[in-house]
Amino acid sequence: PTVIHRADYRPPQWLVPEIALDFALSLNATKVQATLKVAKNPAGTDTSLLRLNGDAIEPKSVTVDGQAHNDWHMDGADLVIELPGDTHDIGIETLIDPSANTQLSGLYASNGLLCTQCEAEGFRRITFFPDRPDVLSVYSVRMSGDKALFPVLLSNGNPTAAGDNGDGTHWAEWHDPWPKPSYLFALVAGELVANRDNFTTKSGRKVNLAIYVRPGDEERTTHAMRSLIASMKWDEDVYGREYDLDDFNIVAVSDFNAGAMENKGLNVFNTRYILADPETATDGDYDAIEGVVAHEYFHNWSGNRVTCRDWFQLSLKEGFTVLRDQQFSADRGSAPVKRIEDVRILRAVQFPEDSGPLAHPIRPDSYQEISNFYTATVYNKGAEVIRMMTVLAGLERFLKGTTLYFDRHDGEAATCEDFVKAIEDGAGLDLKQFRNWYEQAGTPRVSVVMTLDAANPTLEGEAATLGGRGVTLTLKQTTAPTPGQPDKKPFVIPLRIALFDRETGKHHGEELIVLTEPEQSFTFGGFTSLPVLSINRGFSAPVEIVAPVTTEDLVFLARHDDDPFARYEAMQQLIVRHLVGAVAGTLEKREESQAAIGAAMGAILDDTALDDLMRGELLILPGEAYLAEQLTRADPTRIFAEREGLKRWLGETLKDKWLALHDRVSAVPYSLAAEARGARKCKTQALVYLGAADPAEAARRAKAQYDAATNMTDRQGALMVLCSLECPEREAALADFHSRFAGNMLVIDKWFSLQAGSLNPKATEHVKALAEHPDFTMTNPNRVRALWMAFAANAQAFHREGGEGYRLIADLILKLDPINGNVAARFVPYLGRWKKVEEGRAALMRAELERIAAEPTLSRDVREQVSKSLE
Ligand code: BAL
Ligand code: ZN
Repeated sequence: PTVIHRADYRPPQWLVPEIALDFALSLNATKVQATLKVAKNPAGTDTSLLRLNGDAIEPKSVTVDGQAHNDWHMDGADLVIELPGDTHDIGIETLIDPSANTQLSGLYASNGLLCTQCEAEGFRRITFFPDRPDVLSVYSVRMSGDKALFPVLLSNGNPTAAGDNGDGTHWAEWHDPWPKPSYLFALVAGELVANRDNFTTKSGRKVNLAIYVRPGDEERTTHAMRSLIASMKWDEDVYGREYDLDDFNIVAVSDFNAGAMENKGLNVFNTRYILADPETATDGDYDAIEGVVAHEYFHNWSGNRVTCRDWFQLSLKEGFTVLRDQQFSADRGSAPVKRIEDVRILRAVQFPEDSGPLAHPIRPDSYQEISNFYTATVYNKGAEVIRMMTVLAGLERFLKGTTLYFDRHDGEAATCEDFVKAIEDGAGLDLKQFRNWYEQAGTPRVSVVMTLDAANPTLEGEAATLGGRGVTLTLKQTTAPTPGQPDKKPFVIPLRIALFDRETGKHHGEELIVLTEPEQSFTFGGFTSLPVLSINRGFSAPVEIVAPVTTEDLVFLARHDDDPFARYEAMQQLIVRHLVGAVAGTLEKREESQAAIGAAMGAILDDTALDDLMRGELLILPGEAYLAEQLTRADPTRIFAEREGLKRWLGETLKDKWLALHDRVSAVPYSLAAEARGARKCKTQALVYLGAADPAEAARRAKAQYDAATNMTDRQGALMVLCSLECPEREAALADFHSRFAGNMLVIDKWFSLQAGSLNPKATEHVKALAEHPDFTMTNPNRVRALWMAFAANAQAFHREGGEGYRLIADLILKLDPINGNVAARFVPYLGRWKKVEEGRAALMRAELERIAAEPTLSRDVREQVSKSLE
């Protein structure tokens, strides 16, 4: 395979300052006439050969400076043209069939709509071009097409002209004044209706806003529009970033590989992250819409105005933009709950990636297929790494750094190094050693020893003035080998800590300690007894902590810690220790340990000072993927069984409290206010525990909740619990749900994924039947994910004895790959985690990977993931 290395970066040989594109639109034969103004790059190597990337297209005609030109050849998929001078106008005609484009990359048809997806390398499926992010061009686009089929014609930038051809077709022209890389090009044509609003920027520019959807869906765009306006204001207020065009358009399409795309002035979204109303979208959906709308909008600066030099720098825009959307959502709602949710995702998805065969640094060193690097590592760990800069500098100084970054690199294709340097200069930080976070993969493990010094004659400074005895924390960091990186240099690890007095339940104030050595000690004064350690508060660093905290201490912190994240973490650790010990067979005092968890959870249920949104978080058991991470190798079905066993025990032991909670929160009327959302979160949590302990009572309550539901959060929560049970209410509710929401694709996706992700012992049988259901299709990525990703993530079903789950997913990958390699490759990591699974199952998982690898015609996407997973 061709491996592309970061170290091999060379500047482009030719630049394309301007491009004009003329589209004659048709669902199955769109003609594209491209005119490129090309100029030799003074910074490149001098060559008369202009190489233009292509993929699955051929040139119908080539002109140079307006004349037919024959001095060109194909080199693989690329078009290479021999040119006599330093600047030329190149004309190329291509013909594409959007309706046959099931890969959904380039120009494709979705439900009669034409739309594009060009990141990372889709533009080369439309026309020949130096398809790399450091070639920035000013785009002029003209398109014409059938008025009835394509009444709305959109592209990037500003609309400049439009007209009727008088023959049933019409045309429109768009011009984007901001030079951009080809991956940010977009075109949409079809029957769409818009929800319109406007926003006036701080310097007085009135921006027309429109969210385009299929007719009938416009009522469901209110929340997305509200989120967009809030994002525009927030980016001005916090980062000083103002919007730079007169129009900002969003289009929602139902066939989309990813979540959304930040094309300049014309964001294209998966409908899933736009459409919402209380009846069809859960509170989680509302949050996701707000976060993704903000994310794509924020890319206008972190991604578009300052873009990436090459795809190895992807985290430059993605890690930073994820951090920005996380900060925005934290400001809009409950900051502690947002932090907990973000860490839960990191642990569930990124930690396993970082300890598996596909581990890579946030700035990878090589790739075969760039689509495989749109990962939790580049995105979520990338955000954590930049978040650590905010911990080290404080937000105010960090923002001085980002302002400098935008000033310095506006209009450029920049690197992660440019970003780090700007933060160093602007925030006044020394990030020399910190750069190891960009170089090295793996989740560091920090082990802590705490001692109460007999006396502390060496104590100096502030610590000495406190008197008493010193407490010393000795921290050691280690990071396990990852592919290609056997030895790791030490990371810079900022840890927020507090030392609690056992008697008073108070601490002397939070401290920031920064671990930079493999082993390092920190001493604090003023103690008379050994305190309780609260460490990595707010999850200040993306690391695993092994701390000397007893079960008693964890119960104490779960009750008293004044940092909400640390309180959550204490609860999680209490349960993680118990479950990991139980699975590994090292749990000594099962009853005592269980009782401690019961007492801590009981206290959370009783705590009237807690808001329900936070209570709902504290009641969630640690996820199976995160538990598996704590074990060298494990039987995933044992993790599942222990986790369910604990849930059942908690359901039984605290039954009265669950019933009282369910009664109390069921009385709270629907609204989007935090109290009401918290109530809904707790409502389903209570049902989950009751479902494990008293299925008959849970079924009765869940059916009642389902029938009385005025909103999707309650309805979906109730249906999830019913799905896990074997009871007549299950079938009735599933049938009702399907007929009630027939035709609503996003809600029918929920119907598929609730059954596929269910704890029901017959989940595998249900999934096999659902794959044959008339509503199932392999060409809609949302539907494929709804069924098959929910199944692959369902440990008890996927890992069921005998390996049928592995076979089903391998079959899916093989069947999906020729249709959509990008989406197919996303399923490989589920099989790729075989080294973390007990030997018997591991062999079965490996065998399925080998079966896939034996297929000669795999996409580059799947080939790379499978071959790396077998190493
Ligand atoms: N740039 C790809 C979609 C996103 O991260 O916004
Ligand atoms: Zn992004």
